[in-house]
Amino acid sequence: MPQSYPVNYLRHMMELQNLIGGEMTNPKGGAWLDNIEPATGHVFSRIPRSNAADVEAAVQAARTAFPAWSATPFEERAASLRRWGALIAEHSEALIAAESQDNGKPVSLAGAVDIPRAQKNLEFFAGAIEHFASEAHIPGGAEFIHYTHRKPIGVVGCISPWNLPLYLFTWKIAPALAAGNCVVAKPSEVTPVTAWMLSKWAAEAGFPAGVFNVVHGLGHEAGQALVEHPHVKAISFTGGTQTGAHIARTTAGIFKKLSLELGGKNPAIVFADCDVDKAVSTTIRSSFANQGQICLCSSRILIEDSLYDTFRDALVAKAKRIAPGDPSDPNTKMGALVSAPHRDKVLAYIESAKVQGASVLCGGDVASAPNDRCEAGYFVQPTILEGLGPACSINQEEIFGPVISLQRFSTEAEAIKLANDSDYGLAATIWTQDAAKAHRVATQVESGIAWINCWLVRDLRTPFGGVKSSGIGREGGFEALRFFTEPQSVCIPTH
Ligand code: TXE
Repeated sequence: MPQSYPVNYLRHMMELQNLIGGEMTNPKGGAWLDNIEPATGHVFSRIPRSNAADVEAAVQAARTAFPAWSATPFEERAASLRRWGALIAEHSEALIAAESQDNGKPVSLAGAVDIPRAQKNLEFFAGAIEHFASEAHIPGGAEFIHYTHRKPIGVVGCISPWNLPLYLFTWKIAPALAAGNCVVAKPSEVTPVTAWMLSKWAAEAGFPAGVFNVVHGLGHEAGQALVEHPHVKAISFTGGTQTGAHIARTTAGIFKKLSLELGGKNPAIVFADCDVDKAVSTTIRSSFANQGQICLCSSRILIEDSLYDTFRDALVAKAKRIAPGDPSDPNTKMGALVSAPHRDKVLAYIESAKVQGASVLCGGDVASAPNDRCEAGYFVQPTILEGLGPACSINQEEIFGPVISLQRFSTEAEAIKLANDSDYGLAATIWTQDAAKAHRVATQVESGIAWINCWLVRDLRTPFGGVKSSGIGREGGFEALRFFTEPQSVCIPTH
């Protein structure tokens, strides 16, 4: 371990624990996993390598807690979520540091986005459950009333990824708990620390024992046991498309409710009539924020012929000014990739691009360590490629790193065709000052989300998710509350 630590980073080797039935517990099998700080390559904590027995205990605790929790007035459930949100605010400095240390993201990003948004998720779903309503249908003559009774499902599993750890963890558990379910959550084994911190405050927030449980461990062990468990009635999953497909296959015969938020290969469509400065600076952000490790990041930049050279040169000039830095430094804008295997995967894509004939306009390699502390960290330069056709793997497969590929188009129809030439369909960005064209293109692009002249602007009430290989179902607002409830149609005569 390095001798000097950034302020607020964990200084002593921490041992994380599961939260099962209100108790912080060690893994039943006695096995642990090393947790590595991506900026240094050093092990800084250990997490439970939980197995099916831990999952079983968590599911049983959740089942026991369910009757009382589902009967708890929604105001009380909302109050617990709000208290939890307040605890996030109270501990925000520690959470920001932990998220940065665990994930490799800059403290500036964790402080501006991840941790405030985690707090917001809890508060938002506290409010959402207070406004959630179901339908009543009263046919002419009013002889019968049909109404929809939305009940909590029971025990639900929430499986979250490493790129926005606490942000996406709370995005799932908040609507599940608000709707009256009991949760068994499995955070990513790559970034478990902030979920563990939150789990320690569950009782203080007011959640009775067993309502909220966290089981740490590997996907194919703890995650698989959760997905397979017959008493887990729904799974909300965010992660890779292959894992999502595996979960869908595993649960197909047991008819579990599934929400799958998977990968993306998102196009940014840049028309010649756009506000170039704004399009360039936002595309830099949409390409390289969080080291390109956001499912919503742009990765295929489609540029109209007549603007191509100007836009490319401006983009490259800006990208060259981004130097990956120590994530703990408040001035750092780009940090480390999340793990050595992930860095190697991203580098392999860059090498393959070179073999396939790409011109590397900037980056294209590991980045030098910003300081001695980070000598063994997983840093990659922001990389811009051009010259690859739409069918090549770089333009088809999710790289999930700071790598983008530029392509040209000459007509609106060609832009739409290129944008849709993908198995994925999560988010598209469209740059034009022609409102009618923006609308035409947005509605023809096959994606769950279309941003016009902006990126990553979120209103938590809107549906969030993708089409094609980007997933099934929608999160956000009432969509999430609908997912986490079972609608029952009730019919009653009026006389
Ligand atoms: O994700 P995994 P990985 C993409 C990105 C990345 C690729 C693989 O392209 O390179 O996915 O990343 C749990 N049953 N995204 O391998 O494995 C796992 O423990 C149940 C996009 O890290 O899908 C973790 O908690 N759970 C993405 C979670 O699934 C299982 C964010 C996600 O991990 C499991 C992250 C199993 N059999 C990666 N196997 C996005 N959509 O934002 C794994 N898990």
